[in-house]
Amino acid sequence: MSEYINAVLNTVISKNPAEPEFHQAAKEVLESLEPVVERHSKYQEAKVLERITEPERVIMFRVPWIDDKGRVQVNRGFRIEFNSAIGPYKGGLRFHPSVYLGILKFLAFEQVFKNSLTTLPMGGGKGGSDFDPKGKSEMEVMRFCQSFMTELQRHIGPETDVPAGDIGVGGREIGYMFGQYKRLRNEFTGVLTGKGLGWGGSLIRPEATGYGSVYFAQEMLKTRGETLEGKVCTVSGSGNVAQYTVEKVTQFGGKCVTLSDSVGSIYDPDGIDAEKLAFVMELKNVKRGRIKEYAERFDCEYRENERPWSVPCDCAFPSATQNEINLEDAKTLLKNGCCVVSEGANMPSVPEAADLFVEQKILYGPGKAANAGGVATSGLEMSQNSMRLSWSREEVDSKLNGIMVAVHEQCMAAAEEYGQPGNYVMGANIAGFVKVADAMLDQGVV
Ligand code: NDP
Ligand code: 2IT
Repeated sequence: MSEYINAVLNTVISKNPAEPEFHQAAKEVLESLEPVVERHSKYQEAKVLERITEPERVIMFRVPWIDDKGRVQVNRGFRIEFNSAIGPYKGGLRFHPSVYLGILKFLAFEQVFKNSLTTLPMGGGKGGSDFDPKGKSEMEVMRFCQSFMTELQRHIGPETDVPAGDIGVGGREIGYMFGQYKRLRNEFTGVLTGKGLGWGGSLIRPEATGYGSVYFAQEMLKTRGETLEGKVCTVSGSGNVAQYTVEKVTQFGGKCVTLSDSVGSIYDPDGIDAEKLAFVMELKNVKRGRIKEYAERFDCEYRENERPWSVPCDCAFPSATQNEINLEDAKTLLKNGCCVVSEGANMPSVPEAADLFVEQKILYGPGKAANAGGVATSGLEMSQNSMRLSWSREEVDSKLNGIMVAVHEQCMAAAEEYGQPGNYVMGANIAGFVKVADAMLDQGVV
């Protein structure tokens, strides 16, 4: 690592103590940028790396609410407005007990580069709360969302900052938050994406992240003259991204054999077909049950507290959470012949695992490229809201596919330009960076 990059990284670490996930994300990006700052001194002269690692604004607030027993509960809410050089802040909201500043800073930082890769004009942001939706009643979730939006509304807007879903935030939560925003501001506007179809939502937005991650895998496979047809695939998670990953892999002739949640995984060697996937969607999205019930219903193996990575596969689609593939998992995947990893989740591979994938030259699509389809389709929802019209399913899906092809091309071109052909990590970081950094230079010291 060069002296300059090392100095910037050390500053990030000392200015943001006890935020290991943010340090991890910053280190990966900064390392990739070394040849770029070497070739173009303008970035160092204008302190672009120092600026791009500092959020433009961090908002942290109290979220008080009343539970079903009439007791007062208190959570913490956040919105990180990281970078608005190329558009309004854009990024999801995560509701999970593990949420704290460091997780959201890593996610918002990744979002800056991801959104840049989508080709659409969106800055980067992320937010959420340590609220745990698990085990809460419908009314408790609604009261929490209303209280959360009561504060957040003053910081966001369709031209300022446009939140969406992430872990623990789906259509239900977006609905409650949209209702509260509209009531407080007396405005019907595209302030959130992932809205219901009848009130400003876009077709394909629910499917977009999973579909996009599969489209990205197809693009990577294409470079080696292959397709997903006949490939055995492992998928982790069983939420929004995992579900639509399974749907698209199956449509492309592949076979998904695993799903998981935070307490275990299922292994179904026969494959998760459309009928079984419908069961999963009902189980997770309506009944809000555990994936274990899949194993009971379809008489297959349930592995308590295990992740899916020991199951032999051609392609892996990590779609649950950060750091869910450790070095041992990565070695196991490679030993079993896995040649594609397309990250539906954000930063699911620990740095040592990611380094190994790059070193072994498998087709490794990092999250900020492979899962960009979700936020890209949010961008398409914003366009439709602004135009006050809605595109057909086919139209949105074909735009999503075109964007994933473009994300892939940009990664390939940047990796090639800096002498590391096929290195999608470097390619994604460089291509994402250059557009934002040049916009920052154009806009002066802000
Ligand atoms: P959901 O809340 O719909 O599903 C999350 C899934 O991951 C659940 O199966 C959940 O299990 C599991 N999970 C969550 N936290 C953990 C954990 N700490 N350990 C093990 N399993 C865990 O979220 P999404 O599907 O929307 O998000 C999944 C990933 O994709 C996240 O990394 C998110 O940032 C990323 N992503 C999402 C996008 C979107 O549009 N939704 C866009 C781009 C990326 P359990 O039910 O037990 O908690
Ligand atoms: O990580 C992500 O890109 C998301 N959770 C989606 C963000 C969005 O604004 O749609």
